[in-house]
Amino acid sequence: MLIKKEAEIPSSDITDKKLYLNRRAFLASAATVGAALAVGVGAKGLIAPKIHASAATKLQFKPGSFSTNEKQTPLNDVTHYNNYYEFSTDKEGPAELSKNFRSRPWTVKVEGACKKPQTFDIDSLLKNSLEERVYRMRCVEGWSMVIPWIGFPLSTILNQVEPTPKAKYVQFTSLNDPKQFPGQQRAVLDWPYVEGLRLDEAMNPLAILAVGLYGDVLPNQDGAPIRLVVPWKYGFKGIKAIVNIKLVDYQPTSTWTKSAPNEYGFYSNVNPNVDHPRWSQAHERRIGEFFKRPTLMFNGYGDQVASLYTGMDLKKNY
Ligand SMILES: Nc1nc2c(c(=O)[nH]1)N[C@H]1C(S)=C(S)[C@@H](COP(=O)(O)O)O[C@H]1N2
Ligand SMILES: [Mo]
Repeated sequence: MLIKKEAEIPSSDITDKKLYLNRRAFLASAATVGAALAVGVGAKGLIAPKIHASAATKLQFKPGSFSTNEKQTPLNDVTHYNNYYEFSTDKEGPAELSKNFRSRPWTVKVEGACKKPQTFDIDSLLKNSLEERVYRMRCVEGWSMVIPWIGFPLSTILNQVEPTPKAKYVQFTSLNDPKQFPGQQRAVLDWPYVEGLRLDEAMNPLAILAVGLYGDVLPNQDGAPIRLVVPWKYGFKGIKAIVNIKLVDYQPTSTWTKSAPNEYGFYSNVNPNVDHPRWSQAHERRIGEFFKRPTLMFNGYGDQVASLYTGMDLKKNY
C-alpha cells in the first residue's frame, strides 16, 4: 500500500528506527550486566519501556462457523508483518512502536441513522458471545495469511442500535491521537483512518468485529482493542482501533480511496480478475510459503457473499 516514494518519507522515520534499535541494544546489553543496572540513573533517555499491564482478560469464546482448516499463519508473523500506518509504513514497525499503546479506557460510539444510538465500553463488548473464526486474509499488496480471530458478528452491535430506513451504509473511524500514533504526525494518509461498508455487507454473518486472535486479546499492532474483519475484501477494509461506527445514507469515502481513487475502490472485493492498476491480483503469496497460489474470487467466500453483488459490474465497482 506504500504510495509515497522512499525519498518522500521524512527522515524522522529513520531517526525513530535508529533510536529504537539503540534502545533495544542498550536493554539487551544491560540485561547481561544485571537487571538492577538497566533501570539505572545516568542513562539519560534510555529508560526501560513502561510495561502497561494488559487487560489480561483471557477471552471466553466458542468455535464459530465459516472457519477454514488451512494451516494458520504463525503468531509471530501475524504480529510482526503488519500494515498500520498510524504507527509506521513499514511492516516490522508497528510491533515495536505500538508497545505502549493504551487500549483502555476505550469506547465505541455507534450513532447516525438509528433509533438507539449507544456508546459501548470495550469491556462490555468483550462480554458479547465471542466466537473463533479462522479466516483467510488477503492484502491488496499480494500477500495472504490465515488468522484465528476472536470476535462477534458486526450485525450484533448494529441490530442493538436499530438502524432506520435511512441507514444505507456504515462508516467506521479509527482513533485520532497523534500523541500515541507517530504516523499521524505526518500526512502519510488523511487522518483519522476511515472505512465503509454497504449496510447489507455489514450485516453479512461473515463480517465480524474482532477483539482477539490466537486465543487472547488483540495485540496492539493488530488493531487493539477492536477492529473490523471482512475476509472477502482486501485487508485495508479491516480498519483497526475503531472508536466510531456511524449509520449513514451516503457511501463513505474510505481513506485509501481518498488517497488513490483509481487504485482503491469502495468495494475492494478480493477479485483475481480485476487487477490493481500497477500489478496483477491473480496470485498471492501466503506468508511462510515459497510458491504463490491462485487468488480465489471473494477470497473463497463466494458462497456467503456473491449474492450481495448480483447484477453489479465488479470491474467498475472495484
Ligand atoms: N487504522 C488502520 N487500520 C488498518 C490499516 C491502517 O494503516 N490503519 N491498515 C490496513 C491494511 S492495508 C491491512 S492489510 C490490515 C492489516 O491487518 P494486520 O496487521 O492485523 O494483518 O489492516 C488494515 N487496517
Ligand atoms: Mo493491506
